[in-house]
Amino acid sequence: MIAAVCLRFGLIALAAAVASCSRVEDPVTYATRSVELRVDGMTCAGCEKTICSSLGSVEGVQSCQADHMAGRVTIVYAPAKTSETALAEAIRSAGYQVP
Ligand SMILES: [Cu+2]
Repeated sequence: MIAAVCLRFGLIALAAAVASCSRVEDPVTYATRSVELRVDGMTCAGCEKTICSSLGSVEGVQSCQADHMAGRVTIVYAPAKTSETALAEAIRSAGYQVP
């Protein structure tokens, strides 16, 4: 993730003729927000892993924390790259319900 961000910075830096890779920022692309979704159907830690692994394959997802006891999944993602709808779809495709 950091390498990818740095590569992107490098390309932007090149275009802008800026030497340092860390000085260029793209707040729109890399801004993240956290969302907590209610998820039904999780019964154990394995379910948490399944859901987070499914979410991990969605571009723009930075982190995932699932709690099967509470029936909640907290996801940090980049709204410029994905949406809550896509996150919910990823969870559904893993076999769980997002009411
Ligand atoms: Cu389970």
